[in-house]
Amino acid sequence: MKHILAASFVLAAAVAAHAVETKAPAAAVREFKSVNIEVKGNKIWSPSFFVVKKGDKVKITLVNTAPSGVHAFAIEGIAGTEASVDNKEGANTKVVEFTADKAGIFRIYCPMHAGHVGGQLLVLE
Ligand SMILES: [Cu+2]
Repeated sequence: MKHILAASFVLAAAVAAHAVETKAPAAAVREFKSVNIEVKGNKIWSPSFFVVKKGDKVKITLVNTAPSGVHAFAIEGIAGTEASVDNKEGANTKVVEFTADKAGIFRIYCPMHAGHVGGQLLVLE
């Protein structure tokens, strides 16, 4: 009888654990770091291509090491993603956070310089 009770308890625990697993997963937090570098006059946020899933919370830490000065970052069509980042040591970091609430391909660019090499954010359905 003890064995049956123990087995029943284990089974109930397994069912309960399974019930927890089948709940909708909490939104993932995707964290990235992108550094602005300069190669022969080309300013580049590196990496400049990010892949997330719809519903994810996204956090991108931007560090500007380009000697040419302040550069900016923005993701077209997603509010709250624009930041200008100074290149002064100790003050050259900004964090952009947003929720990827729509799927698609979004252009990443520097709003200050049209020639700044751009990138893309891919939000999967
Ligand atoms: Cu720029």
